[in-house]
Amino acid sequence: MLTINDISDAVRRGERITTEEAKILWTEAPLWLLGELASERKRQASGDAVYYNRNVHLEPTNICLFNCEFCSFRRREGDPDAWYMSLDEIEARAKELRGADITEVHIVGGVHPKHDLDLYCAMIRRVKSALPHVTVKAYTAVEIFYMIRHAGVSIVEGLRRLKEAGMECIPGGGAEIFDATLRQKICPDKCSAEEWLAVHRAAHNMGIATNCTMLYGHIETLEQRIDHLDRLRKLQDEAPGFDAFIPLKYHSRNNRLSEAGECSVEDDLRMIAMSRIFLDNIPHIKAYWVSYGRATTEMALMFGADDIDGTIGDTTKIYSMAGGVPRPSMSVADLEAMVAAAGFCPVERDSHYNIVERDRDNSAAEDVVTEQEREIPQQENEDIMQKDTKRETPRRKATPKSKDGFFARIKSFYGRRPIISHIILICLFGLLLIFGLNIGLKRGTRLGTAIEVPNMLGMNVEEARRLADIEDFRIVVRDSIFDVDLPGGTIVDQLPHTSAVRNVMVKPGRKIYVTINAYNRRVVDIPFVAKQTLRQAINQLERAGLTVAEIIYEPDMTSTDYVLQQYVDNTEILPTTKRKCYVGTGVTLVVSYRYEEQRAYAPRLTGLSLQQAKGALWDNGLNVARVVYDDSIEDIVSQRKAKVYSQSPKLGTAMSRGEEVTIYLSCDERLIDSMNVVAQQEQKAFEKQHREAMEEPADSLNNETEFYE
Ligand code: V47
Repeated sequence: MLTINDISDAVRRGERITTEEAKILWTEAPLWLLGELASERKRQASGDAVYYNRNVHLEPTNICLFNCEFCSFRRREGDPDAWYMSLDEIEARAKELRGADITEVHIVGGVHPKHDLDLYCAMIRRVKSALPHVTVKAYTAVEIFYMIRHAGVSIVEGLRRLKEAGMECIPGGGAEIFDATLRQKICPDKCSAEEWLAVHRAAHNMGIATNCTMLYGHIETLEQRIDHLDRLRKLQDEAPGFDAFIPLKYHSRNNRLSEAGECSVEDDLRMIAMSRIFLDNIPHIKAYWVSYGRATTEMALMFGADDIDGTIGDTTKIYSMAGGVPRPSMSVADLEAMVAAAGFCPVERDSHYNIVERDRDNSAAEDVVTEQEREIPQQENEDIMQKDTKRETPRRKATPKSKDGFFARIKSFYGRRPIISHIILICLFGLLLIFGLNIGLKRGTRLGTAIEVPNMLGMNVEEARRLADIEDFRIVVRDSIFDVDLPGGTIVDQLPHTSAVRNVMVKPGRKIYVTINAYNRRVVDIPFVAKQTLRQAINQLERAGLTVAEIIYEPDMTSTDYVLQQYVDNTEILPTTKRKCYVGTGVTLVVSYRYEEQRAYAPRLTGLSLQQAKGALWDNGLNVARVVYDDSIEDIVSQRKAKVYSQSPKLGTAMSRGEEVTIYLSCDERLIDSMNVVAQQEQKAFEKQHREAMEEPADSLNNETEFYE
């Protein structure tokens, strides 16, 4: 018989739990334990980061052929509060959003009888024409299945057309609950679970990332919840492509399931935690703030969620019509404050979970969203955010009238009993003095204490956290990289920096920002980079998170440095190939050169990082032979900091295209500096000789002269 202890030990060891174990954990584990286990898994997946984005929803219509029991959004054609946006209106709406610094438009709406695949594609095209740089996340699998069946095409063909129109990813809606009997009860018109899963499977196989959801907290059983999660986990194993899971809490207002009521906050937290623990192959768990409100969202972050969705800008009605947050809108500052209040590090992401770097001072978006925020009266917005906690701020209770009464009563007491009043005043003064001295002393002694920041490079982040607890500072993970050779969680950078020769002292409680090696290796699409210049291809690969494994040079009649073919694991990538691979995977490029340009010269590599040195070799038609580290490099972390101090063959050596150069790296700054001086002289000599060679008569150029032996 399995116990909670056995199961939680397995979770801690990073093992997968079964559906039976999930049921035991869900029902029997104390809430704190679920929080602890889910938080551990969350930290392994995304450290301290909690993601948000700048997004809007576009709901083109609420007229829907389907009539789900839980839906408060749906209207029939002709209903007074039904809406329908024409293509021109959609485009005009998208144009209005040009000034708003959003990165994503999420399109989802009712299944309108007039909508067909062409119209759905046209909607995306109109949005993209107005907002070309914004990602369109469009249509639930339910809408997609409907439009595809209606058009009489295959799922793959339908998705291909949507993708061609500009759809980049698919939201997770429409999953509701997969159990056939319950699905038949609450949303009988919608596509079946198998059909929903088939749409997502096909999308994943085509390299289209999607999200997944589950509508919970109505009349479903725990077994039905677990069965739903299990089907998602199996699909992700079979065809990875889910970016995030979003448990959607059922809201009961204005729909036919109202009698079911709404589940408790404890149920929400258990749901979030179990999603994180059970769905061990889905990288992100989203606590959708529009559904949960501020307080529950903050708590959800302590139960394994690492995403809260985005700014929204009051653009979705699905939740407000069902009794969720009315007019949902949050500024970036609000979202970040919410994440920080829960003790995490807010990180802006794009639709593919790439980190969005912004120049904070020049960020127009902050202003734009605040502009939208201003439309909501402050009081109303506060009420919305407090909704699920029923907290009342003391400020609201203390009216000016009651303040006047209080002072008047003190005045009259002082008039009537002056001696007692004086004694009370002296006592109060004494207490204040003791209190002040106490705080002052504590501050004073703390001021004197300073902590030496340890060098944590190479340390595991959990180990660093334990050290931080003892030494009284805080670790904040501000970024992550992925290096296949490093264990997950290894600290690869820290701020403030410290080293054997540079001690840094900080006050107790101070935050130390670290960059860690991610636990999960991200999967990315392999872009087609052939038929362009080598530099363009390398840039495109780097943007996708990939690297060059090798460059094979092939003589060509017409061009030099033009990519002819690309291979991953000996398989050629064609324009039609839809393949994913891990971040950091090397791509082999076949590159052209004209016979006259067979000659290449070893470029100067001294002082460059390994990555920069590789780039310089590729730009000069050469490859990397070996990478040799000297004794100053103790571990993989210092390898990342190392610079080239020598190379073989030397700078300026005449070589043939595709030949290889060995790179020598060190962390010894004095060595690198002195070798840089040597390299500078070599460079000058090379340039001089090269100039002279160019000035010599043509026949002497044909000699196989080497500038350096
Ligand atoms: O599929 C409808 C749900 C979904 C109610 O992918 C309700 O990033 C609660 O899927 N109470 C649409 N939920 C929204 C959705 C979504 C939202 C945010 C982010 C993402 C994403 C996806 O809303 C529907 C349905 O499951 N829903 N009515 C209701 N009364």
